[in-house]
Amino acid sequence: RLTMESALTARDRVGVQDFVLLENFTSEAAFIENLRKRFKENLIYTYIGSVLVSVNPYKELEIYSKQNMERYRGVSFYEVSPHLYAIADNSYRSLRTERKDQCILISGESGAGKTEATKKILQYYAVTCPASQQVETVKDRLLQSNPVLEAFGNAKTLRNDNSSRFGKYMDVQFDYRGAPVGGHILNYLLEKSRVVHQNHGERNFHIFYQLLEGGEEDLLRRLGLEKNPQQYHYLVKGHCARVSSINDKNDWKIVRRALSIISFKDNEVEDLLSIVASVLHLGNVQFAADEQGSAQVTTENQIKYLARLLAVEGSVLRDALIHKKIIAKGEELISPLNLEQAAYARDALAKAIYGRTFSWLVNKVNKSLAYEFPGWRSTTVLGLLDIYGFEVFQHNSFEQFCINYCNEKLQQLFIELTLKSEQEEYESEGIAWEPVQYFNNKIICDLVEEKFKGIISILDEECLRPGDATDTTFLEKLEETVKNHPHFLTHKLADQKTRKSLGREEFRLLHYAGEVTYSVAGFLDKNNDLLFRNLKETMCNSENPIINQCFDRTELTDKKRPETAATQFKNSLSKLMEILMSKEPSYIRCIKPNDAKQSDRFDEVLIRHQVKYLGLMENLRVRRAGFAYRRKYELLSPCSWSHRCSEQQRAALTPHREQEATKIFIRFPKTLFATEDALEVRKQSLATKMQATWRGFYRRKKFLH
Ligand code: AOV
Ligand code: MG
Repeated sequence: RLTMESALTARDRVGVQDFVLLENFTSEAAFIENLRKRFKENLIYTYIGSVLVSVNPYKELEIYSKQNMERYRGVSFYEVSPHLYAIADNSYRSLRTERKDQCILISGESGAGKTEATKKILQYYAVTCPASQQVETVKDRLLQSNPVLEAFGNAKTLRNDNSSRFGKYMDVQFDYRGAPVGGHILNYLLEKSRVVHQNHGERNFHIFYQLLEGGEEDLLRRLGLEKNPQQYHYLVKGHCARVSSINDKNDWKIVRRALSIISFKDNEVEDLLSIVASVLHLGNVQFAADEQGSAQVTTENQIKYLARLLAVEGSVLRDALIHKKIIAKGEELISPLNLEQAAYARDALAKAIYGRTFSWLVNKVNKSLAYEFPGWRSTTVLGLLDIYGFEVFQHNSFEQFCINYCNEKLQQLFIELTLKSEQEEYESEGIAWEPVQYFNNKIICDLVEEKFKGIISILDEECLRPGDATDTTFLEKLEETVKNHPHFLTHKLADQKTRKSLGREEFRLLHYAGEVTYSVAGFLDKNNDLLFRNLKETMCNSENPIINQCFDRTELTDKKRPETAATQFKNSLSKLMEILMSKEPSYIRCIKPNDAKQSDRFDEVLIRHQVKYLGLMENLRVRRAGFAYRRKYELLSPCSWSHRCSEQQRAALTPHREQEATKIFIRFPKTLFATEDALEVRKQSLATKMQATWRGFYRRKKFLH
């Protein structure tokens, strides 16, 4: 009795570790209260069935040690407290036993903890998966790709001091022994505009500050750089070069070491850093107008450095920065640029150089992670998705539009795979079922991406229209085409009361995660993403090997107009969705506890909002009202019952249609344990059989030789 009582008090204190066990499971208040109790006890992880809910603690917790990793290895989901490691281990085991590709989808708004979770999962595999010398190298490279890509692709924003400014999907390949043997990264739309401009309180990408803070004197001299970030126009826009939570000097060392591990040779590092430095020098290139109003470069010194770092002819670069070359009817026309145009050309070049170098970097990492298939051995993959989270600022532009659209797509996938398909499955299995209502955000995805009448289509149309298309005409077209959409609003379309909150150059989308007001200024330019031809030409002639690979000559002769930025992004997301749909998903839903990036602060309003838009209550209802625990027990289905399991175990399994059921729906955890046991017995008997087969195989192979 005593133990029973103390168990109850403990539960009172720390809440339940699976929301499915909540007595009052339909109450949002009870849900939040459970989260709060656990958060207070530093229990940041809680399940909804097999979905993991995580609340960012904003402090170091001692739950990521090697010993703790070992605790989760090969252990059934419900025997240990909820953890990222349990999700990681579970996916890994499904990958091995079912030989089906897996993916772990991590979502949540900016600063909720997605990137940290991704890194911790990768560490878990590095520690717990089988090893050999070759595998150790791969593990190292997988882990070390993170500091490098973060240095170039993350930055301090108002929402997160280490905010991902690109989307990342990483496949880890496992061989037949379950050892990680390779990997591949897909990157999505880097927020290039940050290279030339940062909002107040934000920074440029980390690498710039790391290089200035940490770079050896010799190196900085070669790159023509001074230590002080205040010297560089591209680093002062946000008035925030230093951040208390970031140690640039130390991070530099980590990045420098990581570059070596992912097999960068010293000269390649130098080429890469030359490009980083060249961006800073470009930012300091200034112009003055001559009598005709044409721009002239006034900072010769910068041109000198640029010529050296980018390995181009200085005079050619100077001319290219202040002239525009057009080829019309086979003839070259060269015209001078005015001040504004020259500054625009300069910034476009900086963005192009940085953006393309980033893609090159991902490519380079991929080469070092590439796995050579040794003939008949097949691999399985486990994908980790870490994108930029939903974000709202005072001022939102094209970048936020793309980022938030990406989050809509991910939410849509979650709905398709958990809420919708799960309910459909219950129905098709003939289980009595009261459908759970949820908000389907497909309507917003369509608003953005639909052919002809979606926002991206309309934006592209304006970008391609010759003549007087501007951001304003884009807004007008938008108003005309989607005016009646319930998730779209502009100043003109709003009623008297709401109108005040909307500028004339803005449109508002009612996203699944809340309202965001976008300013159309810059939409056309950013979507066009043009670089003047003569700057492209100059870069094609560069003798810096990286730049040379980034700018391909075929671009100069290719008559076809390149796809716009938004369309490229849309297409790459649609491919990503296909990749994810082909795998067995696991979910981690990250929640941000407060906006101040502080530990031990549980802002209820903020959290309730996230619980709502993440659809967690609906998720719980689907799980609970139906069948709490569900897993594929293909091995245990009657058609593969060649072994004997105990009567009790067999009784635990009540498949629906006798002969064909491969799934078993289980209501109570106790039943689950019995089922897991039965599965274990089955697996072991299969493993013994497999071993015998392999032995036979090897014997025959030897014989043949
Ligand atoms: P995000 O990836 O979800 O935001 P991060 O993973 O970068 O968010 O987390 C933001 C910060 O929260 C980190 O830099 C850590 O300081 C802290 N943090 C997150 N998770 C943990 C944890 N498990 N333990 C301790 N601290 C943590 V964004 O990339 O902005 O969408 O775009
Ligand atoms: Mg992130």
